[in-house]
Amino acid sequence: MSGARVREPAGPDVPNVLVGVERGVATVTLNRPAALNALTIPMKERLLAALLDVGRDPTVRAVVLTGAGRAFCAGQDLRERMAPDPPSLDDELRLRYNPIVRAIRDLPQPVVAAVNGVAAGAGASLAFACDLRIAAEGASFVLAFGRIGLAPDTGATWTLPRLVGAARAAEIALLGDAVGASDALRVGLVSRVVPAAELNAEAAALAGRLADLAPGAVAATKRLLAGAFERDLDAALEAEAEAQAGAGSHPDHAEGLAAFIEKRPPRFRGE
Ligand code: LHQ
Repeated sequence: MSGARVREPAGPDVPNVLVGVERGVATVTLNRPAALNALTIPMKERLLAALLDVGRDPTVRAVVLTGAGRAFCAGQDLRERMAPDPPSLDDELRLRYNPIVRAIRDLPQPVVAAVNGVAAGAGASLAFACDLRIAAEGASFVLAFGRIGLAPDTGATWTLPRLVGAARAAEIALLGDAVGASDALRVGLVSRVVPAAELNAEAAALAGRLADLAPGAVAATKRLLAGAFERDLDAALEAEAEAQAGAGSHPDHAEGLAAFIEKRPPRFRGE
């Protein structure tokens, strides 16, 4: 990434989450490829810190979440669970996983999951929490929880039915079979599938398009869509009216109108 600022959240151990910012797009990379980016406690802490950090950065207008190596993320590091006295599962969820899901959903910027390989367990859940998913041809999603005697977590029981509907969610969550990229595209779990060699460029291009939009309008769109299944029609109409009052009074709306009349691309400033 030439010209990219590369930042790593502070900490003494290996940089297992990398953050690079280039032209308004922050790329957050899970970087523990030898273990298929399985999530350890320090890694989860770094991931949360990285997400909160990019969320506060006004120069970041879109985020890409991806994995280093051949996997997106194999979920919880199972070796860590087998160490003496691991934290209880519910503590681990409340203290570490759930805040990551909350951060992804609450970021004002849209988050694109660039699913480069297998996304298993909580790794699949993280991809489901993102606003858009683009997958490499060899990628797959595995709700592997059942195989180790656990129920889905990290938001998957909330996100998956919203993404693919109740019937498909039941198949995927209960049976735990791998859903390959083409099936994921067919059922709407991802919106694009590209050859592996093109994934990074496609994800960057997609995020770049999002980064060129008016940030306030993008944030409002994300918020409105996030609340869509919780509101009745009247509440949705009112939420749209309120969001439009905010967007319409922002200089970026005037810029968009001027750009249309002058037949030029808009230059949205955000803030
Ligand atoms: C791993 C892992 C891994 C450690 C591959 N851990 N090393 C759980 C508990 C706590 C709180 C909250 O919620 C959760 C949620 C969860 O995430 S539960 C689900 C956890 N994930 C899984 O059960 C998936 C386990 N992994 C697999 O089933 C396979 O590795 C997949 C299907 C992902 C990939 O299979 P392969 O392509 O055949 O790769 P592999 O199995 O040979 O793995 C490569 C290496 O990565 C290997 O290490 P090694 O030293 O032998 O080369 C694996 O041990 C390691 N690895 N997943 N989750």
